[in-house]
Amino acid sequence: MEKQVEIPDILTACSGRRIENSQDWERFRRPELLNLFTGCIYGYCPFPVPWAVSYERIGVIRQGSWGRREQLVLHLPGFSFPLALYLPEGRGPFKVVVYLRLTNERETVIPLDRILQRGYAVLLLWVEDVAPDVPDTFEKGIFKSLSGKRGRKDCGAMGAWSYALSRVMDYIEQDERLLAAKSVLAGFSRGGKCALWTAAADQRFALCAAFHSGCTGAGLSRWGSKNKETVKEITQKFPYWFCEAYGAYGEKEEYLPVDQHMLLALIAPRFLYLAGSLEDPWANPESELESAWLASEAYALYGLWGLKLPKEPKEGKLYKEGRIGCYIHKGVHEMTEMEWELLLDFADEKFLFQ
Ligand code: GTR
Repeated sequence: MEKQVEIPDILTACSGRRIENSQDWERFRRPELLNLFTGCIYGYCPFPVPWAVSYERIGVIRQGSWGRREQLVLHLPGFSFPLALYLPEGRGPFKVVVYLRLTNERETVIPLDRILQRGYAVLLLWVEDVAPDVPDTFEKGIFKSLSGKRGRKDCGAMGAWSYALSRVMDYIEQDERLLAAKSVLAGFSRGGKCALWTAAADQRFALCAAFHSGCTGAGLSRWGSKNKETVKEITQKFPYWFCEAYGAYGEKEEYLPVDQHMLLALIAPRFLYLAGSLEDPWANPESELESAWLASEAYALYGLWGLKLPKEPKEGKLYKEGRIGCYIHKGVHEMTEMEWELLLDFADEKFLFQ
């Protein structure tokens, strides 16, 4: 495995100054990186951020042995979207998993009853309800609420999903049955990319879990490996996910002022969980580990371990010693029930003393 070009240093600010402590990280480097990711990749959020999201509960259904489902609608300035809340038995307050459902859910399983049995509430939202995952129609969702046209620097569909996830956190903060301090934001593949960007920008999420997130997720853009998705490929196939500027970096990754380890670093010192598979080269799994390893430098600023792995990590074993947990799944591009169990094992352990 060869690195194509040098990977930019997390702790060297644009001014050239070295970041030595968590205060300077938070004051200077964190906002600087956030701006760079916004301007070059994910785009600015053009939607008004409500000071408090309002919501309606439009239905409650008891669900067999495991609890109940509440159907909610979140109201934002000029736009509303549905949200399903599943609550375990008991009074709570509950730890909560937020999951962004994709259009094509064939590869994912959401074992709702198991998650609830393990004491977690679940909030599900669907990309189609916010911005359809289709180039010609993605602007039919929340983008319709904009008064003018979407600008060149504005986000695409991924930024819109991410905006919606932050509004879900606004809701969590208002529902006394849910614990924001024990919240898990999880996503698979494109949903994993979106979860990472959301948790990087919105520090209220306590744990971010990205399954097989790959290119423009946890995978390094500058990492050379066979059959991986590149910036050129992703921006040609899915230009509407990002801001327009990102397309220019296809085959010019060396000009990007950031790489994806910096996105992971923006989640520090909160918990991060990554899962990938060696049989899923398109998602560039080796580079995800390298990315997490490099991001650990930001955790070290807080005196914390990021990723803690043996020299030769094994497939099928959960590594959960540090603040960054990881699991190398045996299998293809899919998210299985077992991967959920392992994520919750990690979350249970990390939330125990929160
Ligand atoms: C692929 C895309 C990946 C990943 C995946 C998915 O077509 O190239 O970046 O997002 O879709 O979301 O399933």
